[in-house]
Amino acid sequence: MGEKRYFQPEIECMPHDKIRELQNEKLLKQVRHAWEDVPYYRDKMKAKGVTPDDIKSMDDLHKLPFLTKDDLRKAYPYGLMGKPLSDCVRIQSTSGTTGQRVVAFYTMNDIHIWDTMCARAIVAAGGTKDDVVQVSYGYGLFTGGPGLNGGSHMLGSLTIPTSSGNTDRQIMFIKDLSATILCCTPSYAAFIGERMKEMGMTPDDIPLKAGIFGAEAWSEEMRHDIEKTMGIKAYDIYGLTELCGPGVSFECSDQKGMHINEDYFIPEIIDPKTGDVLPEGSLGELVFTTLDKEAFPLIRYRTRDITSLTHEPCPCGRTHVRMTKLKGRTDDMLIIRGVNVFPSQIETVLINQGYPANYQIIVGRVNNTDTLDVRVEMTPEMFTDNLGEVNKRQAKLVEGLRSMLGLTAKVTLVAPKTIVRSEGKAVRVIDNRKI
Ligand code: DLL
Repeated sequence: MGEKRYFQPEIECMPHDKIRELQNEKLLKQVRHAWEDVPYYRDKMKAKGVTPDDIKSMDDLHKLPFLTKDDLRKAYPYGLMGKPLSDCVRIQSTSGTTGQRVVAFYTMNDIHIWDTMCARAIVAAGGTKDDVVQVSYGYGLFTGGPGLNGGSHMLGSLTIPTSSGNTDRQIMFIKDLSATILCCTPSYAAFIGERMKEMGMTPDDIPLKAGIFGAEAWSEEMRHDIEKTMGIKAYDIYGLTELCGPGVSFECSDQKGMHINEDYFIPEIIDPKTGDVLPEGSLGELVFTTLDKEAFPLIRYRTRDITSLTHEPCPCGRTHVRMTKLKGRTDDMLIIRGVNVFPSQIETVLINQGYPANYQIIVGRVNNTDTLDVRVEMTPEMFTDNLGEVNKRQAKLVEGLRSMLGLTAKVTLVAPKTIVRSEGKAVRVIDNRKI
């Protein structure tokens, strides 16, 4: 492992009992802020028979009610604000792909904290002020671009705000402006890598050393593919608009989970069915309580993301708790003929058999039985019109999926470049049963 570097060592490597003290202290203030300044929270707490006086430390967290995406929808747009609009300096929003548009507000201090978290993430990926950071996440209402842009500025790195799209120009800038760190979604990184190959470029032709990829689930297999094509080390970064955006947690060089910025958030893992808090190490739904948010405090916010937490010491020296790579979301888990299926499991099978992460999962219902169709793109090297060969490949994928999922899927191999590429978050599942 290389030299250990941190953006704020005194906080990132703070002994854990000190982090706890800090969290306890901040929690009381944040709960009081929500109670006093956000009538929506006060009503929810009253309904559960709890007041800020009942919260003496984190041990009392479980007494507080959860906040759900449904609450966000009910309170849209201003109902959860903890500060007057005149104290706010920014609005960001989700794309609303799940039908629930979230609008989040930030004071100057909220932005400062968000930038700090993104700066920590860039340093954890090996970044310094001498790096050139190309931010190819979308800018605008989506938090990816503004978040990494802010972190890169705070670190003092030279920032190229390309935003997403115009892939040939992305590659030209990486090369001509000597970008050393690329920030975008993993699916866009794969697309940029694919285009580089088509242009006859190898990793030696570009100065990139690291990528900071997040905003969607991606498998270890996809990580290795991108790393090979671009000749970089690829780091995962997690976040959500409600909490700020990217940077809530990030990978260090050890890459065994993402460190959650515990000085700003308290994470919990709950059973998504019962709401019970689960012991450390259990897989369940991630819940966050913010500790410093002024404009948009969130108390026990249910993310619907599925992961587990560990406080095992990390060789990188950071003491903040780690969350494992996301397993999926409670709302992207498909139930097909009664079997729970995560798109990430399907991706693992495809990539293990040498296919690129260009695929579509189509779920339907025929005669009251669920159907699972997986369309997978062949690489140009695999592409053939020999039907026997194609059938053999399809059968092998069907078998792979059966042993991973315990389900029979229909697999169709399609020609290279027939599945639409994504410049942001990829949409891979089409569930026709919901329509
Ligand atoms: O995706 C923020 C972000 C931007 C994170 C850039 C990382 C990089 P939203 O659009 O609100 O915010 O979507 C949040 O995306 O609840 C997860 O389900 C998913 N997600 C985010 N990061 C990851 C990741 C941004 N690293 C939702 N792995 C979250 C898997 C992720 N899923």
